[in-house]
Amino acid sequence: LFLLQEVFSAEMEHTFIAIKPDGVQRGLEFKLVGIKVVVPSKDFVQKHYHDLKERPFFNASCDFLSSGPVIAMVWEGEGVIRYGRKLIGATDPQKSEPGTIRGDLAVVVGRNIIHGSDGPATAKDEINLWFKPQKLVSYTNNAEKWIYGDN
Ligand code: IDP
Ligand code: MG
Repeated sequence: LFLLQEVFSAEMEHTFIAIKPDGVQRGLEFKLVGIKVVVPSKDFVQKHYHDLKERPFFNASCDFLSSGPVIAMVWEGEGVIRYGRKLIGATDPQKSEPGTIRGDLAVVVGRNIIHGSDGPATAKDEINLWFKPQKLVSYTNNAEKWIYGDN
């Protein structure tokens, strides 16, 4: 909160951008149901990475993830966990395929740009950690019947 007040008290220009309902409805394949910008605390990211607490890079990963603003999102759709991981690429950008986010945009494993849940259980835990349920939006995308079929 302190950080945000600092930013907003400065003579810096801001704009409000919103994707309107037609833009949301025309989204392809997957549905964005939650998004926020947050600077997570070290304590918070230790919970996020709790599975890795025995690994040598745990502390460095926690320091890094809590070092600045994170754009946190929840996406919805059939196969979205696996598809998300595929789009993101391998953990080590050196081993990520071209065309993946990490493969194209990152170089080292400790600065690999983007996180994605690795399975249904972690997705559930991570969504619960990062978002209060009432901050997620449930809506029908008009294209769903064309994406998934009627039955
Ligand atoms: P993931 O992000 O692809 O799911 P995880 O094994 O869950 O990979 O590791 C979490 C994060 O910890 C990675 O995204 C990366 O930033 C960091 N990390 C993983 N392995 C190493 C490593 O061997 N050295 C340094 N950092 C690592
Ligand atoms: Mg992981």
